[in-house]
Amino acid sequence: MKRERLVRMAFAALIGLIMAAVIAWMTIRHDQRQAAGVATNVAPASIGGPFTLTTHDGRVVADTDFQGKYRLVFFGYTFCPDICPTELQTIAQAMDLMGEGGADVQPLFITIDPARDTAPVLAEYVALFHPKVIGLTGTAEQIAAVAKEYRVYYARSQGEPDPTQYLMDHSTFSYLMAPDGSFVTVFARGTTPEQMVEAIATHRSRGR
Ligand SMILES: [Cu+2]
Repeated sequence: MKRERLVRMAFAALIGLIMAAVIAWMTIRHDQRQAAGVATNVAPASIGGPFTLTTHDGRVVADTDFQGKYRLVFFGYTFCPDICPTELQTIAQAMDLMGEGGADVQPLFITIDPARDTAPVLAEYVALFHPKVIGLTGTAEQIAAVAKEYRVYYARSQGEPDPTQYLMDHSTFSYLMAPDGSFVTVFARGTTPEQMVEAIATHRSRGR
């Protein structure tokens, strides 16, 4: 009887130890991942860069045409069923919150689906969100180049043979670039308009 109880207690202790070890391991892994996330934010200088693209109203523009303006940059595509509309809505709300104070903030929507997102298609789409949003498209090569600069991943989703109906897989970060074109910060999906406004205000208060 006594021995049985001892065995049970030892067993319970062992389970406890294993659980503690698992929790410790999970915590360490979580911290490592966070550290990795921080590390990618520590090397921001290499995010962004020069580009030549076509606006939704057919003008050829370069990154330098937005010199002197904050840029809220989002990569997506007009056929996107959920994420892109949500993120563009967030950017539009941030613009509304800033009002006149956002006169020097330029939202840019860069398509990662240039095959379907021609300038007229983009024009119709961006108008749904905010009059200040500029849609940008280009050749497959131009889009690949700018996506690479911003570390944006995108790929046509497999399994949809219809060339008008396919979906795109793509990363869903929004980028805040400073008036000199340098990288300020990246917003993960789910960032609120208030947080975007705050990030711009914080950068302003530090002086350019
Ligand atoms: Cu999308």
